[in-house]
Amino acid sequence: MKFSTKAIHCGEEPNLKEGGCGDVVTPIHLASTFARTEIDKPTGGYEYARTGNPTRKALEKRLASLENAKYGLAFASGLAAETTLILALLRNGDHVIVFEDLYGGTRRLFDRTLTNFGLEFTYVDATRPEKVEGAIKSNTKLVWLETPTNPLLKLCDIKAISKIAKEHRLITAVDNTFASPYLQNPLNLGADIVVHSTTKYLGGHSDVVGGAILVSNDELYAKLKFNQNAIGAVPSPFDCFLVLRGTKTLALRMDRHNYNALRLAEYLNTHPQVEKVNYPGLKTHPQHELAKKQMTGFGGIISFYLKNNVDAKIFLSKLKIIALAESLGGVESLINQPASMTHASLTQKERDRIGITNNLLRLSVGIEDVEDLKADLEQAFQGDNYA
Ligand code: P1T
Repeated sequence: MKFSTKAIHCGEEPNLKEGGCGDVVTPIHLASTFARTEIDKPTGGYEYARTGNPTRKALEKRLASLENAKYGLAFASGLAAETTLILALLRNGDHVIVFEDLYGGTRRLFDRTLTNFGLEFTYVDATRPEKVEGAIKSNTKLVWLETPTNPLLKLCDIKAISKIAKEHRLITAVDNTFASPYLQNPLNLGADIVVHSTTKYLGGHSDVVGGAILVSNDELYAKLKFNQNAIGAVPSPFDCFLVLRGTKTLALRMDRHNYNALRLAEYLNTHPQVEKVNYPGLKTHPQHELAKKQMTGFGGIISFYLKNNVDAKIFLSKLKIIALAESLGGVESLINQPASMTHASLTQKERDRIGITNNLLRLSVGIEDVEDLKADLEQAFQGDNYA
């Protein structure tokens, strides 16, 4: 099946067997426990809802199919998925190489929580695969990539880095949240594990928080599945239903996100109050060629630097349609100042080093009419925006 068909049918088949009512939509199974007829065998395949639940199962199958993975695991948030992944696969003393530009919350988890358990993280500029190779140590176990990155929309070459990692017997995990499975499938490019914040494009409507891990390797899956239950950071059946519903329109939404974002990136790129635009779809993006090779579209997120004399606070306060808010990937456009919001947990020094300055804004382009979005930005640029 092709992507749009899988997104509607995989994991969700009408139950036409005897006793089934043929419902075309997976019900929200609220039971926290499942009765059995024999002590040593769960009769209907389920025992306790933390361990497994039919609504979650449908979502896990759906997400696995979209990433061309053998297995899917759903979690209560993107960070819950990340935490489970690290705790399941690493031990005290292990070392992780991380792409230095990534979601601030992931960095906070690594640096402020997981280092307390004897794990070591090294941040590198993974736009250059040789930097990843150069950071490998005897205790390195995992390479953690995000591409495109949050918030600077940098890319890394998943194929090249996964190859290097394999040669050194390292696991490669890719946070594919920004691209969504519609635009990029890291497992096809050689990565071992894909992570998603399903809060974003997969859910798609800014009404659910969730996460997922997709994997094809049996051994990795066994460890992750065991820890999904052992740690217990699982999503509720209602949250699973929302993400499952979101996936059905992912292809349609992403096409519109791509369309709108490219037009706004082009508009911002020539705007006199804008210093620089980061968007993989622009020919001026340093990795535009890699984006064309690795992704099937450029996505819905743009970040841009206002000219130094433009006051971000004044500009943001004037927007009427585009909401000032964290998060991304929903049908509605959202704008954010990473330095004070999504990436505030990084030190000022680290933000400056990476390029997350106060004049950097991140725009999650929704699926509204692009002319309305352009007009909203334009009216916010009008008048006196100068500090
Ligand atoms: O918020 P949560 O579902 O736990 O997902 C965390 C996460 C993981 N990976 C990426 C690339 C992300 O962007 C996020 C969450 N990001 C935001 C909330 C944000 O506004 O950037």
